[in-house]
Amino acid sequence: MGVVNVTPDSFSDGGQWFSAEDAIAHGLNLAASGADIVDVGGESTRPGALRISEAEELRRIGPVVTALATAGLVVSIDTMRASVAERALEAGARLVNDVSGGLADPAMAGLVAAAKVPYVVMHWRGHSVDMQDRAIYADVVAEVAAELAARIRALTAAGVDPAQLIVDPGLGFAKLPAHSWTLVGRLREISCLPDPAAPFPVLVGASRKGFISRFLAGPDGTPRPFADCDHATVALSALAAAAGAWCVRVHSVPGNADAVRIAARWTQEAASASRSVSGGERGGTA
Ligand code: PMM
Repeated sequence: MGVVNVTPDSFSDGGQWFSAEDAIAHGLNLAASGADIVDVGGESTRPGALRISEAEELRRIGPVVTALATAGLVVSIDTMRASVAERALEAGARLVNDVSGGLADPAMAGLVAAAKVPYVVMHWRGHSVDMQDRAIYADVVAEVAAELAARIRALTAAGVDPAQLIVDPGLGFAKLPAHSWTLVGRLREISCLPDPAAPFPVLVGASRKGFISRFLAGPDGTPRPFADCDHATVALSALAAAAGAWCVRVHSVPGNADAVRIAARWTQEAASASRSVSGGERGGTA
């Protein structure tokens, strides 16, 4: 999944694709470099960001979703607002990516249930303006899993088919760097939520996030600039895919597209090796 942030102030690439023309060209370029999905968002969720109006969000994403969907791309709409998701679906988007997992807008569950499209439910504890104050966990994996499972119960109670759901640990959202690292290291526990419909497909949004740039800080402690974190993102994409992730959401596609293909090949070989070992053992005992 390639990211098209139609924002002046996003975390990692704010402002680069703020005009509709630039955003459309960028989306086409992401698809040409191997993205299966392009994720169009109009509202920045960087820590501390203030909300924009619905009208402004629609103004930003409308022409971009229409143009990319018309060009035949699989477009995902990154929004917390049901009204924006609805307009994007009407314009041809095929997936809704909601960083609030339905918490920000009570109308989202009904919209997604009626539209029957895939829906990304991210772990979220509140709006960006003060979300980092909520990064308090005794056991981050258990709490994120329990809170995602609670969202899934609420969404399915509102009529969403569990088969529509994709879950996301929400790296960097109400998470300190240590929390994000623990979650990426234990991704399988996120797909195997305590829910009868588990395992769920998992989406991982690690690309250019602060926990990577801080880990790669220079000797004086200066975090690595976001745009120089793409090699590290590729490494994390390979590891996430090998750990079973369904999708990685990234800002630069080519290295990550290679990484997920390599991980799939690796996983196939590892699975066939373990089948032949267990087959051999069975043969030995027969
Ligand atoms: N991160 C951002 C925006 N949208 N959506 C999902 N599902 N998961 C994420 O981790 C996620 C997201 C913020 O990243 P950006 O502003 O750098 O693109």
